[in-house]
Amino acid sequence: MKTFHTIVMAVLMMALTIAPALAGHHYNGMGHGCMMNTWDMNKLDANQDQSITFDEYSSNVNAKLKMGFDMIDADKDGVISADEWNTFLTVHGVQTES
Ligand SMILES: [Ca+2]
Ligand SMILES: [Ca+2]
Repeated sequence: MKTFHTIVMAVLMMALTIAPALAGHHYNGMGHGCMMNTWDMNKLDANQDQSITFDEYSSNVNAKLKMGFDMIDADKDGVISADEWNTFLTVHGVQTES
């Protein structure tokens, strides 16, 4: 019975490890309630004091946002032009009201 429990735990751990990676395939997880770059506390906890401040938390989310921004900013001039934005919407099949 103990072996069964160990297997269940191993499968659960695998699922937890794989899930964020899968979420990353959906345009950085945007629209899926997943804005985090990582769920690894050691990576989130920048100063390694075993606690995550809002700055540490938000810098992780911002890194994710920046990745998304850089994907849309095709010519990497630091600004999303109307063309770049429309291309992004088209590529992702986003319908706007206008
Ligand atoms: Ca910390
Ligand atoms: Ca641009």
